[in-house]
Amino acid sequence: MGRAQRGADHPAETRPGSARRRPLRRTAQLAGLALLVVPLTTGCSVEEVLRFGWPVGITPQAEAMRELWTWSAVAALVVGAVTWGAMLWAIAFHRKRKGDVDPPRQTQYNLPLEITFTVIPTIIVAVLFAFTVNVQNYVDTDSPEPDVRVDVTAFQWNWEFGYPETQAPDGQPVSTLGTTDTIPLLVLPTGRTIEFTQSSNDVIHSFFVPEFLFKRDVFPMPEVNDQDNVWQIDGIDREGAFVGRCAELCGAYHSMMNFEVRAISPELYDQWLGLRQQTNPITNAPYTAGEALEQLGCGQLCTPQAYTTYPFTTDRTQRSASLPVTSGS
Ligand SMILES: [Cu+2]
Repeated sequence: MGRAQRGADHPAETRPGSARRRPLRRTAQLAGLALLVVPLTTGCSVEEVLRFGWPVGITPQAEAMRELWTWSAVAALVVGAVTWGAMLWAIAFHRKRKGDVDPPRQTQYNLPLEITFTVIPTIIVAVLFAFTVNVQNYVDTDSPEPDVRVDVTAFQWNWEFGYPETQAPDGQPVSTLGTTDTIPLLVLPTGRTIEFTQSSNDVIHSFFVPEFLFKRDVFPMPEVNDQDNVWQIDGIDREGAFVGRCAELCGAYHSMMNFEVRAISPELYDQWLGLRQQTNPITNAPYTAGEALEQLGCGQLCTPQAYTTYPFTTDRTQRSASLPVTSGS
């Protein structure tokens, strides 16, 4: 007896359901087991899984955004699981089987069902919108009296960080200028509110510290361009060195436009800022960001990690990413 005939002997309606459902149940059990075992065996913690690929944030704003991301992703997965389940259920149990003359019962134009399927997504979108607005308002809120103010100036292809409420030995506010040889160090205190005021000297750049879980475009002439170029963080939660980047394609050496955030305790930060307003007796010039940091003597935290952007050069006339080769080298 051929396969087709055997199928015809046992029409779909009379087949015992348990025999067909068993492989499905087994697949579901295996998938559930994999969901449990894979994170455990790869060393992922629940907290890490729930971040869905985001880095660990270091500001209260970052934490608020991470929570929004986590629960939005969980809600999306729940909706996905229900949708995939409904699709598989329809495919598995309501398909046209061999020997069937008519297609399965059609249920389109079911008004109550259509209304339900319109109302539920509308509610989901409204809830996501409300939570998003809430977090966005928090991230955009600026306190009138931040503890620290920093000016961020972007240019092709580097950064300058100024501390407007200070005075260096030359009478100008303390500033840290990234050059061909030195990655700019943005030294900041932990546990204090910080306000950033951004501006670009040429094209649009973007200030991005992955651990802040935040970036803001750096516009030339922000007032003329009607851009909100001031933003704040409630504080940095922990000490450390964090890479910062330009996140807006801004020209040939955009990818090299990195900086480094060094978060140190408020006490060390005050000492650092004090030093920057003095002359380094060894060089007879104002302390640079790196020199002042090393002077604090707090071990690895006070040792600049990234000294140079080699082979990147910010000399626009050179038209090459390599440093000039001097005779004899
Ligand atoms: Cu840039």
